[in-house]
Amino acid sequence: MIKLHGFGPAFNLIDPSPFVTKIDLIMLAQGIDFERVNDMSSLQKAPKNKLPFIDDNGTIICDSVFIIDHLIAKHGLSLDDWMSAEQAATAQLLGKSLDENLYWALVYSRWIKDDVWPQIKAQFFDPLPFPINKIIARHARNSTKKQFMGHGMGKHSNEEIIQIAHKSWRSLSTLLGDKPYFFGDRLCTFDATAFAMLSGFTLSSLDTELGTQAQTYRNLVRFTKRIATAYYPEHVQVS
Ligand SMILES: N[C@@H](CCC(=O)N[C@@H](CS)C(=O)NCC(=O)O)C(=O)O
Repeated sequence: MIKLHGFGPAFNLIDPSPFVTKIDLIMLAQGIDFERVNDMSSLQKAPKNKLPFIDDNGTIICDSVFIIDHLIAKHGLSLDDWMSAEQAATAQLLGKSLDENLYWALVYSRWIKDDVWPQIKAQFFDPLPFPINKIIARHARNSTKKQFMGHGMGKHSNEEIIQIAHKSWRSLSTLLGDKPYFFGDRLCTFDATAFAMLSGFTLSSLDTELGTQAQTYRNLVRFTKRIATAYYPEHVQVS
C-alpha cells in the first residue's frame, strides 16, 4: 500500500501542507488505497527535505508533481481524463500559479507574521523536549524566512502581499463562479490543488489576517467546505 508522508492533521486541516493535502485528496477522490504516515521524523526522512513524499512498496517519490505522474503511470489516476487538451493545459498552469505564488502568501500568513508565529510554535515545537524545542523552532523559522526572501515574496510589504493574495482569490472566484468545480461538474487535479491552497486560508483554525480576508470570497469558501464535508468529515470542522 502507498504510504503518504505528511505532517498530520493540524489547524482544522487534514494537513497544514497544501502539497500533502493535494495528494491526499487526489488519492481519496480516485479511490487509491493509501496510508497516512504522520510523524515528526518524516521531514528528516524526506529525500528532498520537503513533504510530501510517498513510499509505494519501496519506491520513493518526492514532490506532488512527480507523485501525480507516478499515480497516473502506476495506479491509473484518471481524474483529468475527461478534460480537453486545452483545459488540461490551462489547469496545469493555474495549479503552478497557486503552488509557486499563492503558497508563499500562505507561508507568510503563518510563519512570518509575528502575531501568528506563536500558534505555529505551539503546534509544532512546544511539545518537543526543552531546550531542543526552542532551538528547532528558531532554526525552522529562520530557514523559512530565508526561503521566503529567496523566493522574492519576502521583499514585499504586508499590504503588497495582501494585494497579491487578493489577485489570486479574485481570479479564482471569477473562474469558479457558480460551478461546483473549476472546470465544470467534475473534480479534477486542479480542484485538489485549489482546495489544498484555499482551505489553508478559508477553513484553517489559525487566526490570520489573510484568512479573514479570504473568507469574503463566498463561492471559494463554499467550494472548500463542500470538499471538506465530502472527503474529510472526521478531520475538518465545517461550520
Ligand atoms: N514542490 C513541492 C513543494 C513541497 C513543499 O514546499 N513542502 C513544504 C511544506 S508545505 C516543506 O516540506 N517544507 C519544509 C522545509 O522547507 O523545511 C511539492 O509540490 O511537493
